[in-house]
Amino acid sequence: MNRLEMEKMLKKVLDKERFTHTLGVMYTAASLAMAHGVDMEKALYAGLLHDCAKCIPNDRKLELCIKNNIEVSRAEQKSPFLLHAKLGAYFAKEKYGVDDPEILHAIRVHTTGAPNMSTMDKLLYIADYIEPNRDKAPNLPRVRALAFRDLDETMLVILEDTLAYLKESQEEIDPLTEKTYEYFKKCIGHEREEDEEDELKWL
Ligand code: DGI
Ligand code: FE
Ligand code: FE
Repeated sequence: MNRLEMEKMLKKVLDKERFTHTLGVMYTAASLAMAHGVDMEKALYAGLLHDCAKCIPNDRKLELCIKNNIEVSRAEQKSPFLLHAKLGAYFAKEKYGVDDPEILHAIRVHTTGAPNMSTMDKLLYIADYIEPNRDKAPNLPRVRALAFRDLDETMLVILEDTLAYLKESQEEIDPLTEKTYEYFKKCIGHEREEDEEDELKWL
């Protein structure tokens, strides 16, 4: 299936708002790919398909995962909307014929993130958060500008804000979201230490 055919199919299975968001994520992911030197075509596909399983009722999401041997965590059992990421990767492969592992993995982890995310994974996660139709998250102008400079710093800011929001609204937090936050905190701590060491060399 080519990109245009996928777009047609998505227009049928997504509601209007989700379809608009999808196009926003697709072009934002492509822009970030240009800025960070990764494969733009892959970013377009990842953005286009990332929410392809979003508009399925939650009980059906659970059913489909069980039927297709997709593992369901405790957090996903309690908040089945989270499953649209794993199910989305499954549909991308089975219904839309994508078999590129980089695209499929980015879709799979686009909601919680994951430790050791690839550049493509980060790029999709961030594009999902900053695409132009989004307007609810705090600090959007700052996060949008940062996204074109530093993906790791951007991940940390988004995860911090997301965890604060989830705690405030007493949502079930998937351990993977927490682990991802810890991973970027550590990773940026190391980067900063290295920067300081480099600066010291010049003194
Ligand atoms: O599908 P989208 O709305 O475009 O975006 P998404 O797949 O990133 O989902 C965003 C929502 O997911 C946002 O409200 C924060 C929420 N989320 C992220 N991590 C967790 C989570 N929700 C719960 N309950 N637990 C998590 O660990
Ligand atoms: Fe999503
Ligand atoms: Fe999305």
